[in-house]
Amino acid sequence: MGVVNVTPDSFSDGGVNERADDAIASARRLGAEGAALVDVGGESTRPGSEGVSADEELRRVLPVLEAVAGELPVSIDTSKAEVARQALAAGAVLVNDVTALRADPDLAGVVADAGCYLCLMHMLGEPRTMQDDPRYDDVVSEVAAFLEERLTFAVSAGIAEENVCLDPGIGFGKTTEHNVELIRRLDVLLALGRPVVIGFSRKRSLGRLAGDPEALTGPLGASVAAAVTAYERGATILRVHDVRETVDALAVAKAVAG
Ligand code: HH2
Repeated sequence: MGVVNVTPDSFSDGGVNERADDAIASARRLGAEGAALVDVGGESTRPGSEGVSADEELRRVLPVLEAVAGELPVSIDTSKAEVARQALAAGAVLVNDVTALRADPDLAGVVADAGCYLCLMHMLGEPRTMQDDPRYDDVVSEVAAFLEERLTFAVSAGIAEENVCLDPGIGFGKTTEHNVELIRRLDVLLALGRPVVIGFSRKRSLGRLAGDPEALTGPLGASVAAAVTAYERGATILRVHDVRETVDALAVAKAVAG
């Protein structure tokens, strides 16, 4: 899953794809580099971020979806029912909701009616405050319990279970240690029986693991390593900014795995 943030303020590619033409070119490039899916978002959820209105989100993402959804599979990174509805009408095949259907009571119905794919992600708190001292007794079992509950909720709202994938939400209310432990014990999340999505690409924990305690993003080599280690532990969808390098690395990991 390649990332295209049509935003001025995303933590790693903010501003790069703010203009629709640039975002469209990026989406096409990521597809050509081997992304099976391109995730288009119009609202940053980086630590400390404030939300944007549905109108503004639509203004950002719709021209991009309209241009590329007929050429390659596209997902919409949104928590808003109206944005999802219009994105699906423009051809998006998956709704990627970082709030796991908790923010907008109408989103579950939109997904159920469309019969599209859905990604449910774990987040502790909200983007504005989520990195203020996040605590868990056992991060892996708490994230698993949350995702299981949200999956049950989605199915009760009429969403087909086989259309749902689950994401522990790397960096969303988690310390570096929490993020690493979620990858290390990915088997606990896989036991929920749904494909697991991991989005570790460029996140600040990777910069910290690579030796910079003040890092705000993670370097390319660390992002690729995170994708490979998640793949080796059973992750199915890797949400990344650097598609070509990740695809190359995964080809080697796949060959070794046999
Ligand atoms: N991470 C981000 C946004 N959406 N969706 C899923 N399913 N999993 C993730 O890990 C995830 C996500 C944050 O990264 P990015 O889109 O690059 O930045 P921003 O939120 O600042 O736009």
